[in-house]
Amino acid sequence: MSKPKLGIGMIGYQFMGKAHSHAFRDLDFFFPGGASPVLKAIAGRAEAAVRDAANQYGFESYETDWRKLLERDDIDVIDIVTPNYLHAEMAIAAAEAGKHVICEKPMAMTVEEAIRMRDAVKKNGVTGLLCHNYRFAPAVQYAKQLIASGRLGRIYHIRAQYLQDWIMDPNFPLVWRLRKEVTGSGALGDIGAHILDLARFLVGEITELTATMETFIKTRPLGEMSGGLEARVDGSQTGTVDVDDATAILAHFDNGALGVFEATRFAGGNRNGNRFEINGERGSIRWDLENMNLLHVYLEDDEAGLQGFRTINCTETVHPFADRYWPAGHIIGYEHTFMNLFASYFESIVEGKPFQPDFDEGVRNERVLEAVETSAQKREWVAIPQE
Ligand code: SOE
Repeated sequence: MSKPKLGIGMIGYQFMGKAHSHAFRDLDFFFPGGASPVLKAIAGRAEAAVRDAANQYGFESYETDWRKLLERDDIDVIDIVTPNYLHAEMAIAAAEAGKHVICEKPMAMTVEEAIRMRDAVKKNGVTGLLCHNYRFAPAVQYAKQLIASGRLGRIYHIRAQYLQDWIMDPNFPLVWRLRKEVTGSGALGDIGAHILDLARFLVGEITELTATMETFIKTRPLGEMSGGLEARVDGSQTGTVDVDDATAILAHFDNGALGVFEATRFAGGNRNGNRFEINGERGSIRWDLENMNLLHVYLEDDEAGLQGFRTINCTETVHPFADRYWPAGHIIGYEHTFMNLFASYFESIVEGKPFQPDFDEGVRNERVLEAVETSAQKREWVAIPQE
């Protein structure tokens, strides 16, 4: 029996557009169930660039006006991979046009925008997916199973870092990810959002936090992204950086656990160091995106001579998603986190089942992000309203 098809309309086409498009094109290879995404149209303002992206990614057509995608009956899902300031307008318009919505993180510029996005999908009977792909690394899914089963016991700590270094050069230009009116926040919303989401996914709700932020390089030449995390300088003018280069956070969780978080783009030598360690009364786990198949596990009840962290390669058939790909030991990569996420989401659409991270999760994440900025600004602890 052929799988139901879901027409995809994508708005944007740079780094995340490439990662999402690849995932859509490869899903049928590995996921016989669920739905089959069809790359119907991609939209972007620069016609030559979006035409090239349509050809490279395999979209049937392209548009320079994103609203044209909403009018198409052959498009079921709108995938928003644009800068953050556009998310709310596009997601609400897509929901009102009866389209399901995939939105890259961070969901919105403010909690208020996120609430309007969440309400729009509910009111129009469609779904919203917030693209926190790292939840869908098999090792992270297995970590979730270990914690949920009580194998680590009561959780005391999560310490999580997201360390990058791609803007340490003072001559790296003032790209959209460094301009508040386009991105909202800097390291916090771009990469801090990932580790805060993982903490909520794995440990529990954050009830109170205190944070501090720093901008190390305050003036940069003007310029724009040119693909991936590369950029080009445009002319000789400079501009002011008005977002954080680094953010540090202390947090309390609803189950009594403590959280320590760090997000920075100035950790030289760390290219994409998304890492956490969780300590419970019965054991600990460690994960590092740059070695994403491996989960390091310490169990208190190991016999005395065998105490210590063991390294699990989460590619055994018992591990989440492992049976979708290759035999044990044949590792998978960054792009597969998007495939696992989208395959699971599309299956939930076809089966009419709830799925997370949805836009409700997005609102909860935005409440944490907003609390971080408030705390850093006021230099005080901030409580987070629990819905
Ligand atoms: C840049 O920091 C970036 O592309 C983020 O925007 C992504 O969310 C992250 O997964 C990789 O780094």
